[in-house]
Amino acid sequence: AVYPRVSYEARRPRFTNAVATQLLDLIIAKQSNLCVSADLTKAADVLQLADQVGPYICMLKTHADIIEDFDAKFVEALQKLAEKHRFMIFEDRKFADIGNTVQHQYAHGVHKIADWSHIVNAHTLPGEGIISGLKAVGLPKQRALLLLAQMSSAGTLFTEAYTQQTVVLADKHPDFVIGFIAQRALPSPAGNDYLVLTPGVGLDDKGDGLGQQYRTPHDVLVKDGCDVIIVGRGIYKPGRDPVAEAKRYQKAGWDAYLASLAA
Ligand code: 5IU
Repeated sequence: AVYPRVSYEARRPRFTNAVATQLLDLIIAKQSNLCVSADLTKAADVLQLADQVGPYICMLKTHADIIEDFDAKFVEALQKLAEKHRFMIFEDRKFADIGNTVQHQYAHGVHKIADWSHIVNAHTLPGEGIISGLKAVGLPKQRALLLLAQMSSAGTLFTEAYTQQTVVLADKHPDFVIGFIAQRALPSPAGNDYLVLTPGVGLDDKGDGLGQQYRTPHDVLVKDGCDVIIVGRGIYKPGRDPVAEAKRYQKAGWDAYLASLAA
């Protein structure tokens, strides 16, 4: 294989961040590298989906700012479901401002993301200060960060140099940065290990008419060496049975992982 696969078990001791080791433990225990993306606008719908797919996922990805009735009760219920079904919470906030501002966006405001989301993500466009700012808030709360290194959408402005420089920035903070949102494995010049979470995964659709581009779990795990598949509408689009689809994507993701180990 182009990207030699090392098992989740063998990689676990390479991480110092507690969220990374917990996530790998969940992936191994549940045999699931599936993250469901719950892009729904009502709290009850997010909670219902989380309860339905919870047994089959390692992570639930949220967009708190699209939930019309977001409140503390929602957060409490989501945390209960995360404990009940054992999944991590990833608020897909995509921070993109200077360090001082993202600290406030992370800790304060309506959403108080740092209080409930195990994992958040950030663009590296502003430079290292965005990581330092988020880390000062998140690390004491045992949180973790993913950096956006690539996107799945058509015509993305991410360049290969930007992607590589993002890995170099991660290497300055391997205690807090546990991986990337990207479309392929990204080896670190410093020899750190990173998890690659990959959106734009679907078995039935090729795109959405707004630039999204879907590839299969086999494409991203076997061909491109990624670690976690992120699936949204493939699972909850109207007319689809979220439980059946979650089981199907869990199996597709795990089968692809096993195939990549053998490759
Ligand atoms: N997402 C992408 N592509 C990216 C990044 C994030 O699709 O490159 I960075 C988000 C957007 C949405 C989810 O929340 O992942 C994918 O949802 P669908 O599987 O419904 O397309």
